[in-house]
Amino acid sequence: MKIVVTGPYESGKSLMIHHITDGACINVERRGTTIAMDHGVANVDGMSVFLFGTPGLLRFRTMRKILSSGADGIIFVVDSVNPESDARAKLFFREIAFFLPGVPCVVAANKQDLDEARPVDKLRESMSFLAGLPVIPVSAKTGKNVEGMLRTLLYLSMMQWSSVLGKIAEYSGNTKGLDKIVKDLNIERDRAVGHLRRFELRKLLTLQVGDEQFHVNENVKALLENPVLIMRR
Ligand SMILES: Nc1nc2c(ncn2[C@@H]2O[C@H](COP(=O)(O)OP(=O)(O)OP(=O)(O)O)[C@@H](O)[C@H]2O)c(=O)[nH]1
Ligand SMILES: [Mg+2]
Repeated sequence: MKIVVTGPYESGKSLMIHHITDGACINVERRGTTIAMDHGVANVDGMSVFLFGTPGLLRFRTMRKILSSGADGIIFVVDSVNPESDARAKLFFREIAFFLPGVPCVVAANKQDLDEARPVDKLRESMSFLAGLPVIPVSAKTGKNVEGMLRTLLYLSMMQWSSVLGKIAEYSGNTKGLDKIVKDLNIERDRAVGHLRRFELRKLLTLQVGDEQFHVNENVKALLENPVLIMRR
C-alpha cells in the first residue's frame, strides 16, 4: 500500500516515518526541515507499506501533489501542543482532501508524550475539520499508538478496495484470472489490468507476461481475503 504522511510544518511527519520504518528511511531536508520528501518502506504482517512524507512548508505544494498521487491512505499529522499550528493544519487538510478525494485518512494527534499536549476532544474543538475522522493520540517520539494507528489506516484502505482485493486473492494462479475479474466485477478489461498493475506496484502480486494470469504474494493472501486480520495483533 502507498501511504502519504502529510500535515503542517513541524507536526512530526518525518519522525513518524522514522519510527514506523525503524530508521530505514531517507529524509531530504535542510537544517531539520523537510524540503522534498521522506521515504521508507515498512512491513506489516508481510504487506509492504510504502510511506511518503511531505514537506510542511506551504510553498512546497507541487511536491505534495506529486507525492500524494495514487496514495491508498493518508496519515494526517497534527501538532497536539502548538495551537498556532491549527490554522495551517486546516489549509493542509483542504489541500490533501483536494488531491485525494475519498481516500481513507487517519489523524495522528502527535506529541502526546508532552505534558502540554491537548487531548483529542480539545483538538476537535479547535479544528472542526476533524469531525468524522478517526483522531488517534500518538507520539512519534516514543512510538506510543503509532502501530495501532497505521494498522487502522491499512484496514480502512484495504476495505476501500475489498471487492477488488477479494477477487485478486480468489483468482490468484488461475489461468483465466484476468477474465474472471472482468466478469465478476463487471468492469472493462483495461480497468481490471489497471487494478492488477496498481497492486503489482505495491508488491501484493506478480503479473505474468500478457497480464492474463497473476500470483498473489503468499504472505498477504489471507489479509486480502480478510482485511480485519490486520487489526488482530
Ligand atoms: N516530544 C515530541 N517531539 C516530537 C514528536 N514528533 C516530532 N517531534 C519534534 O518536533 C520537531 C519536528 O519534527 P519533524 O518530524 O521534523 O516534523 P515534520 O512535520 O517532518 O516537519 P517539516 O518537515 O519541517 O514540516 C522535531 O524537533 C521533533 O523531534 C513527538 O511525538 N514528541
Ligand atoms: Mg519533515
